[in-house]
Amino acid sequence: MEKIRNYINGDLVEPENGLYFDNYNPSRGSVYSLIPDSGKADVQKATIAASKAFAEWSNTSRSDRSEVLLKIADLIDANHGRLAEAESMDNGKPLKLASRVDIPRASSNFRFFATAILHESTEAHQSDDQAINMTLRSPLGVVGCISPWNLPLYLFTWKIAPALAAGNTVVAKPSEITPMTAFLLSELCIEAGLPVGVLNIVHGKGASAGQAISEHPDIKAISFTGGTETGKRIAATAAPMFKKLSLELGGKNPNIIFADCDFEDALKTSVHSSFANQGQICLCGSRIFVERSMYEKFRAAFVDKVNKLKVGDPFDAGSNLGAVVSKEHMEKVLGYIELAKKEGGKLLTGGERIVLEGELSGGYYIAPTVFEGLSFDCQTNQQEIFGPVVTLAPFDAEEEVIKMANSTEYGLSATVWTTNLKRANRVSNQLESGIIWVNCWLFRDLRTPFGGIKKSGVGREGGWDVLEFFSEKKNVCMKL
Ligand code: TXE
Repeated sequence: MEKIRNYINGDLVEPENGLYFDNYNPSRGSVYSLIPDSGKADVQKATIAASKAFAEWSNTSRSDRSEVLLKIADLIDANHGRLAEAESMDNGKPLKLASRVDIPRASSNFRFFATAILHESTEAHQSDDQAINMTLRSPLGVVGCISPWNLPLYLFTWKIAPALAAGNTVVAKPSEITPMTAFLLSELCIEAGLPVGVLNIVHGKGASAGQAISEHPDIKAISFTGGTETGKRIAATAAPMFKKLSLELGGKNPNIIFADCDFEDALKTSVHSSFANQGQICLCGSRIFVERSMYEKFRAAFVDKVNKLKVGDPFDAGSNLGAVVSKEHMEKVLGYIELAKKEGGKLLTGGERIVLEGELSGGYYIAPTVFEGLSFDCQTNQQEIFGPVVTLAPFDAEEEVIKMANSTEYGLSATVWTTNLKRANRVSNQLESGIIWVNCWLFRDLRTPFGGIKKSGVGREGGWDVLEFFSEKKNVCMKL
């Protein structure tokens, strides 16, 4: 069985303790490869390699850094098919989604930051005729990047690319649930000629390998995407060490649909924003609020469309939904479905595990599920489910829906559907979310600040924000 290896100091290596654990293919529920069970010793080796590489990498010219990162982007494109298949098999997502979104975005991440650094500038402040203040920016040193399983290579590279572009060296850990494309990326980094030690990828569990990264004294910053509870643990470890922290955490995003919207567009996009990637995107809209005058029409059309979604083999081009990522996650989502029923929710469609035939019979499939009749403040509408489950609720007034939308502990994203521009502005300004989409969803421009408020996280990724996160500013004041 294929063994994934760590990428440390330019080599693909076994974990120090020689231990591995199982990697599952969620579409079949079977083990298909082995993951290094790395721990402190591996993180230590990786950090030493990254520290050694830092002096040279941080002094490499921007154009040389850019060139090697662009080579990695080209190699991701050249291996597009292989990477998309690996992502789909590791995660359970439809192959067509991995092909159209995950893998192209991974190369875009490298390309975006590889070229951004060629256009960066810093500020100077002239203090009358007495002094001039120059802002200098330097990389931090060795930084830690810890990523989740829902968009594996997409989010892994979203952190690594800016960290490397800014001149840092990296110790990174992908989710142990979906490590395969990060492993394939390490092979591509070797092929691209990335200098040894600049990027180190340590595979393993959160409590061991992840914890070792967040508590290593020589790792200056942690960029993390994952669950809010894990974010809390990482912050508790890293904050007293005065590490820089960027935390992208959970969401419970509202999707607000006014009666004056473009109905067909709102309908089609809402189905997509509810169930894309089996609802396992932190930006999915899981609470759909519809203005009462249109509620019944929307509900009927929505449920009808959801009923037409095909849950099936991720490798089948006709499948709209594949498997959820793991058995544990499937059980968690099914548990939430039971909770919704207990809380008095009326099941409009779905609500159960789907067992496919043949080799797929052990896979973790859940029917896209829609509830109505739940209060906005019940647990189902307050906690992050992170699966193919949404709730529908009518509203009468703008103030009412804003109150309901803002009622959760999260504040990652929100979607607003209306053709009234004044209303769009008014509502957007009052929503407590880091990202608001008006008449669209998941339209991403990599230059924009990306992140949440409240328990959805601290800090912003994307654009100049993330390059700033991965660097230290220094003010030099020179007397004239
Ligand atoms: O994520 P974890 P899990 C949400 C979603 C999901 C829940 C838990 O609700 O059900 O989080 O998912 C590493 N120190 N999201 O358990 O554990 C871990 O190895 C350092 C939202 O899979 O947060 C992995 O690499 N690292 C989300 C990464 O953290 C630790 C995406 C994320 O895993 C660690 C995924 C520790 N102590 C889940 N413990 C989003 N916002 O996109 C774990 N890790």
